[in-house]
Amino acid sequence: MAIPPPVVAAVRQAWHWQWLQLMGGLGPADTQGNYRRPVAAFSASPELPASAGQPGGHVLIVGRSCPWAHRAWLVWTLRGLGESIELVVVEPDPKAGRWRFAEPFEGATALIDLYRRCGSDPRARATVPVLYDRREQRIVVNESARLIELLNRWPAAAAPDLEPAERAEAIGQWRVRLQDAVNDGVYRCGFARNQAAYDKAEVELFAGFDAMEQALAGGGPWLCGDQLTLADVVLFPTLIRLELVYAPLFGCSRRPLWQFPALWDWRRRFFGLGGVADTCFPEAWRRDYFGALFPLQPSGIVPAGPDLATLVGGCPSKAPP
Ligand SMILES: N[C@@H](CCC(=O)N[C@@H](CS)C(=O)NCC(=O)O)C(=O)O
Repeated sequence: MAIPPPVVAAVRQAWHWQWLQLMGGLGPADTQGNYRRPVAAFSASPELPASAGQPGGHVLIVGRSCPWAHRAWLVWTLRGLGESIELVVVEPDPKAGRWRFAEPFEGATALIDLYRRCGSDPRARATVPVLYDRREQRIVVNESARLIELLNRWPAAAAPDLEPAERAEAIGQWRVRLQDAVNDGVYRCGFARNQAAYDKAEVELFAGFDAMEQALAGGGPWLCGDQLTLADVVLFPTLIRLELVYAPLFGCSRRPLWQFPALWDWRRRFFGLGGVADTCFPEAWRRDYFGALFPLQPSGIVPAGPDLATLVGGCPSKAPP
């Protein structure tokens, strides 16, 4: 039986209002409807702890689906920090809307309990990644941008320097652009409250892709030349999730990545670095984004593909060698 148009219009209006309320739960927006990422609770740039490099004290807490945690996990992997920093993976609890520990951690079952015990503001959200110090029972830092800089200075034998002084300027410029237009840019697309907010974020995102494509096509193999740096590290978590979640769920789909052949090759190269594949969990990403972001996917239906292996092979727009 057809629903009378006035009823449809009324339901749509009420539904849209509820949608806006639920979107507020995902993150704040400004008066124009642009998504604004909240500031992290322990975001000050930390000193290198005196006990850094000694085993048994520091713990990196990450979640599989979180791109901000992924960048920290990558630095931990690429610099071989496993001997002095323990890795703890928390699981999402979508019903409660929080991260929980697989086994009690320092007596806490949920990440929020650890935050509160460490003196976070009662309104602050408990986010990953976190670097925790067991000896001092404190959160060292929970802002990924500062955390990866700290992990890059962490003492470890034969670990590569991902922020060499002679490239600091170029790295810094890429990181500023990527953070806003790309890393946060996909969220500004997906969490936009209206068409204009989405349009703005989407244009900036693809302008960022164009800029990277040009830089890589005319140089490379990495964003700052022949050396892998933190600029590459921060790009990877966003780019590897593109076809799996950001294009279908956040509307980052204007052009598929294979139309950016240099960027495609860059992603394949990064994925091939030692240990990187072990930080990628396509099933968890799909399940957590599609299953948990209720306002964006009220049905909770999780799509079937694509297969990650098809995204890290040869570029489909290039003739096979
Ligand atoms: N500023 C933080 C953002 C981290 C962040 O937003 N993490 C999300 C997962 S992707 C989270 O833990 N959210 C839980 C919540 O907001 O309750 C960073 O870059 O480290």
